[in-house]
Amino acid sequence: MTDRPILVTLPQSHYCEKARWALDRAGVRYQEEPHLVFFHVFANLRRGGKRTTPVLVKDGKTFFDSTDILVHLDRTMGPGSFYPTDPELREEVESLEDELDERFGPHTRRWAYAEVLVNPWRDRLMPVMSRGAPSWQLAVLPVLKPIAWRLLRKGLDATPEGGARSLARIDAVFDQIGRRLEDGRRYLVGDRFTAADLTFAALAAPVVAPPENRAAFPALDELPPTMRAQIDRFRDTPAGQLALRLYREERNRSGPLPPT
Ligand SMILES: N[C@@H](CCC(=O)N[C@@H](CS)C(=O)NCC(=O)O)C(=O)O
Repeated sequence: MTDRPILVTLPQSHYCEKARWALDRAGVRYQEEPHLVFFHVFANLRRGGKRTTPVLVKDGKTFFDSTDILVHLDRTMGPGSFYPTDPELREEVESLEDELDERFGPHTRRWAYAEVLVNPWRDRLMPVMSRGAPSWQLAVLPVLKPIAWRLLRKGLDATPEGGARSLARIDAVFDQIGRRLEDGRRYLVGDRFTAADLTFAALAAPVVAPPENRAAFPALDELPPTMRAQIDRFRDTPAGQLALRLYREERNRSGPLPPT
């Protein structure tokens, strides 16, 4: 048993990476509890929560959404850490974070799954998706695999058509972010790193594959060539460059920042 906060994750999840990044940045010493997809449901239900990860158990409270985790950490680190204290800027950060959570993250995920959930690439996914999961979950992998592929594909609509629709959506969001950057700003809102930057970079990770990403992700040479070519194309855009720079400059920083 430990008194440390616990972060329940799916190792490959970019929403879990968003929470992990925030915890690392807040300097919180926590324990990650990774699960293989489907088993996470039982781990969540045990905590009285809904289906999705991340789930954070900290200071006697349980948080069931990545944004709630950031809001909580902002309060404990000192307001202004992830959300500006200026009300107008804060509103802008919050609305961008919500928009990215709802209309961008599901598409980067679906596009990536649609690319890799095909033979022979999908078989290379299991070691990635089971990183750090309990050994009893790994033991049932051989039985689970065919069902897992079918349910994931169906549940996320990770088909070639679904992937193509998501690709168009990612392009639109990248264009929108690119337009924001046209005035030469270094961060999405205001003049410093906020929850909006963290959310954009973490949710863009499946399409730009930053080397500093701590979500489980296959090595680039384990990905289908068509997917690698798309990743190169995304990396080459202003929005892609922003995500890569945010990872490079901000992912390994820890400790609270001075409040704005
Ligand atoms: N709005 C949620 C979204 C989280 C989410 O979609 N998590 C996915 C992993 S990327 C999940 O747990 N999916 C498993 C399921 O739906 O059972 C958040 O920000 O925490």
